[in-house]
Amino acid sequence: MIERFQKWMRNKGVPTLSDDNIPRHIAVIMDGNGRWANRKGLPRFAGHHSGMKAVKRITIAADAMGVKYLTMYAFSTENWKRPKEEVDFLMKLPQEFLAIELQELIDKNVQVRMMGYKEDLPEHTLRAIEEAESKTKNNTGLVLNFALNYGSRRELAETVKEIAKRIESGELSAEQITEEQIERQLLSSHLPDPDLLIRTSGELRLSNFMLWQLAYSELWFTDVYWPEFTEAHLYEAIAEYQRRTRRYGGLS
Ligand code: V0D
Repeated sequence: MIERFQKWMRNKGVPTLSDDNIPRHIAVIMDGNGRWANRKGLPRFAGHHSGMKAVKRITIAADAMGVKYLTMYAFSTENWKRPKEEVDFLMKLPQEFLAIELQELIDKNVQVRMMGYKEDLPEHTLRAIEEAESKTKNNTGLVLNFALNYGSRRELAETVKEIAKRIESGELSAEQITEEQIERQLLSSHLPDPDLLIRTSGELRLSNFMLWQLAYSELWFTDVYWPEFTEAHLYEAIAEYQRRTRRYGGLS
């Protein structure tokens, strides 16, 4: 399946991808939607809308390249501070995205998941997401995981709280707190750690995204705004991942 990407990339000076070292889990901070719109003299919502098209494009490409888990940072716990009209607009995007794309995702055996605090979401947003989760829960292909109302420090605070409660109740002793115990409480307990983090639009920060889970991940940054991020950029990121993680003759 990767051949068609290789054919396409070879004449652009990017090395050929090897099939045996595709990152299993890619996490993406989809930054630059507002900036893209500004630059084009369009309203911010046009940027978000265009960013949604990129989500579709990159999901299909990542699946075709053999990625198994794709986490997309769609809305942070900080994003509630944006103007109400913008938040209201953003909260309609999951429904709109799924109305257009869910059938194709089902046909492609994709499993849709959400990672974040569901209790704060508007009813209409939650309903659309839970319908997609439920219709795709038995799918065995790419896991498309939307980080939505997600924040890493909140996740860690909730994890500590949960473990403290278990200690209070006598179910657990302090001695039994291990990394595995903590990981079981994280919102990402259904995922392996990301192998590769991609952040678009030139910012070189983690911005409270998967701080625990990214401990050993390769980080890849690009100046490209998210709405302009294409299959070719994804290919380039994976090629760089393979270059960095290359194993030489038997040295593991
Ligand atoms: C705006 C760029 C897809 C980032 C992408 C609620 C900002 C487009 C979804 C989506 C957003 C979420 C869950 C789901 C299906 C689709 C989405 C939000 C923002 C925030 F099950 N794009 N998208 N959600 N943007």
